[in-house]
Amino acid sequence: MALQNKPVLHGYFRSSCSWRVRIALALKGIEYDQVPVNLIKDGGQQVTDQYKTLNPMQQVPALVIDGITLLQSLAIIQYIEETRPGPKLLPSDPHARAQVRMISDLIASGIQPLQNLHVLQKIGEEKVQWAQYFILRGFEALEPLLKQTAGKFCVGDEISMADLCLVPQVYNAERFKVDVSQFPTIERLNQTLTEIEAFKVSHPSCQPDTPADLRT
Ligand SMILES: N[C@@H](CCC(=O)N[C@@H](CS)C(=O)NCC(=O)O)C(=O)O
Repeated sequence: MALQNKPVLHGYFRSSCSWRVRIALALKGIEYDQVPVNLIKDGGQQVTDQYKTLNPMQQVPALVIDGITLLQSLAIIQYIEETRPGPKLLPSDPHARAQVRMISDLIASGIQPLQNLHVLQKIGEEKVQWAQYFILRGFEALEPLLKQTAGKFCVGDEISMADLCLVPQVYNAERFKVDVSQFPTIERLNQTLTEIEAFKVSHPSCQPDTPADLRT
């Protein structure tokens, strides 16, 4: 049997969408290589012609796996789920599965895109207030939903794709100085999840491209 190449993740240490995928790979125990795409340096490597051929949206992550290039973190996570053994990232019960997708989409479509780098560059001076506003607005919706769905984790007592979205979004909230303690369920879930090895090894503070002054 031909040796399969390791998947290659094109990402950025501080990108929350890349972190979602790193957590999925870690939970499934998949070894992979990383190709850093510096989103800041020289106007951003994501806008180069070379990277645009990989991802025309000029965003990370992109995962090259099984001979194909996959874009969009939730599509990538679901491909990993559907093709790899290991802990399930989506529950089999349709009700719980819908809740996982609902929470994941709320974060991935309703919060993160509004505080994305490119959007903030367009906003200009007001960017911090803008990001805080949309993160707060999203968390105000997320908190009562999670109160209904959460057990130990976002949906019941099993880790799911929703948890992979939550932790990087809380990290972003903290970067933008949003007081997460006003959302006790979000805060509790984040504390529990950040103690888990797969979340720790994929943390922005310890990636190959993490600058020395941000390493812990
Ligand atoms: N929906 C996409 C969003 C990807 C995305 O927003 N990536 C950000 C980093 S988390 C990015 O590459 N931003 C570059 C830019 O805004 O120029 C996904 O889930 O993968």
